[in-house]
Amino acid sequence: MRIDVLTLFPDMFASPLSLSIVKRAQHRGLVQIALSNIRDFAANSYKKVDDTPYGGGPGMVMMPRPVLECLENVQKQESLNGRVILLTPQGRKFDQKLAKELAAEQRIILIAGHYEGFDERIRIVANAEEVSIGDYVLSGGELAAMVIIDAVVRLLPGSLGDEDSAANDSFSDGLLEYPQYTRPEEFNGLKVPDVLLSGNHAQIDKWRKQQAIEKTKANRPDLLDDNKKSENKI
Ligand code: 6GU
Repeated sequence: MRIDVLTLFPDMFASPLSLSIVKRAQHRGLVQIALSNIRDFAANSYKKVDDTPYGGGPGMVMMPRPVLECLENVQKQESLNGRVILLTPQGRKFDQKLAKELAAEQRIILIAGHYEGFDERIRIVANAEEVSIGDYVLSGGELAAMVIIDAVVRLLPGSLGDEDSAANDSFSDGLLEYPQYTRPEEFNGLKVPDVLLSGNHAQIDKWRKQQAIEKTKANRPDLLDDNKKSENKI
């Protein structure tokens, strides 16, 4: 898979891309991540990439030409144009389902904006989808791009050490993950639940499922409602 990121701040990506699972996935050749600086495509001598909004209002808007020329430049580097995603709080909300969808693509292109947003013609000309990572406003799309890269890359086959660990993740079955314990058996007077030491895998599975439901009820009751609506599972 190839992931392109178009950004005004490529330096922000250095550390997250060079650590842990994402680093290993690149070394294993599962994903190639290419950063492009939108400012390299600013025409004017002072490298302007934003301007005031027509109709007035606060802030600045990303100009269409530098972004679209940067996009054209990365698209021509490969035969496949890729799925183009504009990172904006106005987008479809990113979730595990979309992460899986993107992990199945051969190429995605993430465009991180700054200022008040993108000139609408960028979306239209690039035929881009808009994606948001949640209901809050970040100062730019870079952190959102990193979130998406991390969530997608760990789903690529061969990316994780234990192939089961993505299947067991929270959300993969519509529930939050059950509580986990490791050594020691007793810590600060708190004991690991007996069932986990029992060796009885049927009982352990049952306990974990029950705990997952309890955790979801307490922290994310909306997920249980979604489950009921979509699958009548619980
Ligand atoms: Cl994708 N961008 C920005 N600027 N803010 C956000 C976001 C994206 N997702 C949530 N908030």
